[in-house]
Amino acid sequence: MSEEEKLPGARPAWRRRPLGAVSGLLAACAALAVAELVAAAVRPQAGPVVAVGSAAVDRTPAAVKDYAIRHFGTDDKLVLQLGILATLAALALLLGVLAADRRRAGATGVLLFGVVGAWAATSRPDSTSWTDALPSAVGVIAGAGVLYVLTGRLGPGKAAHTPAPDTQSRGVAPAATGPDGPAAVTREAGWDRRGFVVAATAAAAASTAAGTLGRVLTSSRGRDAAASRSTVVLPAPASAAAPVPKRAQLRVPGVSSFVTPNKDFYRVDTALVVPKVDATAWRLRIHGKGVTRPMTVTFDDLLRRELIERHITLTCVSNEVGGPYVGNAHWIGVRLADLLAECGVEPPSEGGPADQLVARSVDGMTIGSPVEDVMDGRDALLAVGMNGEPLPFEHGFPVRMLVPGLYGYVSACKWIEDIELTTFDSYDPYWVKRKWARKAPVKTQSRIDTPKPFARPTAGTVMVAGVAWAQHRGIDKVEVRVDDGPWQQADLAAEDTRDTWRQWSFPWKAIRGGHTLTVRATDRTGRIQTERRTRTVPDGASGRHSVVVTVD
Ligand SMILES: Nc1nc2c(c(=O)[nH]1)N[C@H]1C(S)=C(S)[C@@H](COP(=O)(O)O)O[C@H]1N2
Ligand SMILES: [Mo]
Repeated sequence: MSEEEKLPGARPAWRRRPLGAVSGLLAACAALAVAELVAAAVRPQAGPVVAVGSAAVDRTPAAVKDYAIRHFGTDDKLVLQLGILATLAALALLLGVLAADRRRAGATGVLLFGVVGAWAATSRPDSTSWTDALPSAVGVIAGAGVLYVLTGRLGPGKAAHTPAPDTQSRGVAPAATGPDGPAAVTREAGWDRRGFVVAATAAAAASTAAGTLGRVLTSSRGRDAAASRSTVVLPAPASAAAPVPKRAQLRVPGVSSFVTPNKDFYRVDTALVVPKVDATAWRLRIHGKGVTRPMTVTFDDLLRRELIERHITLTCVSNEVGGPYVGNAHWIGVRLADLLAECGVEPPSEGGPADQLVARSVDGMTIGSPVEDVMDGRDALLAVGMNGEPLPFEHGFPVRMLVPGLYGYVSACKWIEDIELTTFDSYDPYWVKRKWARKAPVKTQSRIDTPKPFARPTAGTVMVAGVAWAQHRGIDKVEVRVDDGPWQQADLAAEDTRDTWRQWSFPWKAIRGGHTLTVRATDRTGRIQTERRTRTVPDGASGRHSVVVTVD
């Protein structure tokens, strides 16, 4: 055993490096905790994990995003954040090991993460201030400090290389020697085990405290928004929707509920943190080309206007054939066309100069819709209510847009705060920049809800049922095919409106064996749902939904 190894201040590499790794992890925890604390004060979305995650979301190629939505569904955001944390942890371990040998390099490495985090936070479209860089910047300074202090004493320090000979020969515990003796030198050079444990525990405790405080502050910010939501009283609509016909909802077990409860309504957006907007501070600005009377409205202004209630089925362009990203709700809101007309907007068909309406959300999303569609008489809404309550935060509180017949990414801006009239030639919104189509009416689609894929029904009459949608055109026919047999007409449930989906059922005389059930719908323009399969990119999946079952 070399002399160096006997000294606590001069641990051999195999003991030093694991402690370095632990120090690295603790430094990362400290950095993140402090960053969250600062983010709570600055802006929750400016925290490094969310900022880097959001920057990653923005830069994710459409195909990967498609894959993520397909495989992780609404959990895609959780998966992304866990991925970022795992990556950070791995890098922190490596940096810690590096720092065990090269203290300065380690601490400097930590600072580099701050640059990445600060850049991600300030380059977000919803970032309006340099202060968004603060969480990452202050966080890494804390992290670098922790790493510097913890690894600084893992040795080999200068003193450790020149130990006092008598300390060695007598084997005296460092603490037993006087403060001016050799042990003082040794202690300066390295932590003893207890010292390290104490320092590491202190760092961990301080990080936990900072992180917890950050959480508390962030949630208290959300409390204003929650309070503003809980005091909203939705006025009765001046124009109520006709009640859903009783026979619109089939009583077939397994078929989707005709109205999708809010808690079950699919959610697709890029927000890693759900924006919590205080309705009392909310404003919507309408401006741009051909807007002769620009307008800024408050939430109360909207509630005082004539409200309409409408049943509208919303679909995501990322929905695969047979997929779950479609839902039907009762919405209450203001007719967007009226508001636009008050601002002096005219549709292109009447000579208006703007053909694209770009909605912007508080989180920097941009969504472009054709002005012509919004003003052609359909019930395009600035919605404030969903199924009898104020919009849930996840679905856009306080106000979102909806245009029947268009996929969500070209019509349904949540947390909306700005409407700009412009042209398709002069501006590409968020998804269009990412290779999705500029215009995207919903494609006629149908889905088999029951039986489920690979179900094993018993021979006899099996109820096949599901939903079909072609918003703003309406569904006129649904047919089912068993294996390669003829198309047979399904029974259509009553239609609510042409903007909602329609249920269908088909009593199938099922005989033993494996079978493939396929469905197709015909919309009111007479067009049969195509069998040509396309991917979701660029303007929505097409093709027909099939389910394979085994009849016992
Ligand atoms: N601010 C914002 N609005 C948004 C989105 C978004 O990412 N951010 N996603 C759009 C998409 S792609 C769809 S399909 C609908 C989904 O609305 P939902 O989550 O309420 O079902 O919201 C739209 N509005
Ligand atoms: Mo979507």
